[in-house]
Amino acid sequence: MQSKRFVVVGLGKTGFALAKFLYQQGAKVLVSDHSPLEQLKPRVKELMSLGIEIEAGGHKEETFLRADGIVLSPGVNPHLPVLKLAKAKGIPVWGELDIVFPYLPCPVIAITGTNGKTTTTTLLGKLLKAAGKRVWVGGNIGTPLVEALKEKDLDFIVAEVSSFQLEINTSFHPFVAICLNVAEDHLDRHGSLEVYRQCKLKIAQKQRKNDWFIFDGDDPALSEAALLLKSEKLPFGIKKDYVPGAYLEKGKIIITLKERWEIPIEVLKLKGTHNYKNVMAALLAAQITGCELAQIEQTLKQFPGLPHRLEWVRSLNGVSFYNDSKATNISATLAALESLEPPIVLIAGGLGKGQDFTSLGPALQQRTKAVVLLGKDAPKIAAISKQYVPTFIVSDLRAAVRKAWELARPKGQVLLSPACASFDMFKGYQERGEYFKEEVYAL
Ligand code: UMA
Repeated sequence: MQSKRFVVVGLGKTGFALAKFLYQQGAKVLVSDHSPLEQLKPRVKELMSLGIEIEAGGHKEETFLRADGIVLSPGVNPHLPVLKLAKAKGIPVWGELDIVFPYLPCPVIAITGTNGKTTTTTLLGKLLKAAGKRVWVGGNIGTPLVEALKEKDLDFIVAEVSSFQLEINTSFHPFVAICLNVAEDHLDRHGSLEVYRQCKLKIAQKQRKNDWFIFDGDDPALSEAALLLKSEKLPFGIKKDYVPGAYLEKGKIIITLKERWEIPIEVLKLKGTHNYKNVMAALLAAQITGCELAQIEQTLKQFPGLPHRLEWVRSLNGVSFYNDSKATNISATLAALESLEPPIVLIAGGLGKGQDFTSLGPALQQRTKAVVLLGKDAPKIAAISKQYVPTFIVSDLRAAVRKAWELARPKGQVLLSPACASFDMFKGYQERGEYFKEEVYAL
């Protein structure tokens, strides 16, 4: 990297951290961001003080064509015309994973999947710590992977990785790769489910013989893809007894690898089949890394899950309210509908990211008594939901909570599980979830 000219594209958390890292390696760094300078200000000052150049308000062709290498933030689409031009001229384009991987000081456990990534990453981090291991936990969960390089004396890195990061990966190969599931999401970026799945599978494609691939054995496409990998395969699921692997038997999670572990699901605070599968994946990884059940059992039992994921908010006169704002795709909403007792009044809607909502229909019919919709793609969801249950479109989340409360009485559950991203109305799913909780407490 010494004296090479690098263009970092995007000045979010990742671009900021990567620019500083590349600078420390002796590279000449320029950060290009399409947002106006005003929006980037807090980060610009620190970078400029180091001598890092900033290009704001657009990506200039000549900047990219002068570079020796281009590094993309996850949110930057690698198919931008300016990147195609650069590639055609032979200029390499990398993502964070390729840049950081050679420098990581210890084995990496990387976790991807459409849903459950953050829950599994957090749980696994806690389990490894409970077993006395020195662990760094981060990645797509919120702290860029490059930040792990600041840590010393680590035993393991537990990193959540997204399809956006994996899409342009060429060399990253974790010791343990976990693919929890693949369901329709991010189609606006990837174009089709098949392309999205291929991106997810890049988590394991460069793995070697002594690496491990943990995956949902109930998913035929993942099982088939696993056959082509060099790594050791460990399926988990509920449809078969996966040995070696993990499965559910008479109300117990069974892990079979070096040892047989049995965990009754009734002792877990995490509930729902989707969560049992997350636990299976985390426990398989824990066994690979040498944890003993006695060391991690208490932490596992006490893990309450994370905010905004099927989070119980309040019960009011026979109606319980759940915040599942993190459900930003159909598959996550289906999992939530399965996990709660009917009758459910569902609050959904937002940015649909190109999803086809047809598959929601049967679950709405079986589990809900009404649907309240808001946000940009509310009409698209309504076109499906009104064929099955009474459907109401409202203008904001306050109106949605009030309408759902009215519909749910005298007894039932109100579930915010939008099946959509939040950016049409909120800064993110966290803000949407917090606002929902405020409105529920205001009733
Ligand atoms: N930008 C450009 N040109 C473009 C697109 C964006 O200049 O063509 C600029 C924007 O103006 C902005 C910057 O890029 O200034 C944003 O970069 P980014 O979107 O990559 O955001 P970061 O702050 O670096 O956050 C990223 C992840 N964001 C995305 O993948 C969209 C964060 O995941 C992650 O926590 C963080 O790195 C640390 O690893 C968020 C996410 O939504 C939470 N992830 C998706 C998901 O979980 O479903 C994949």
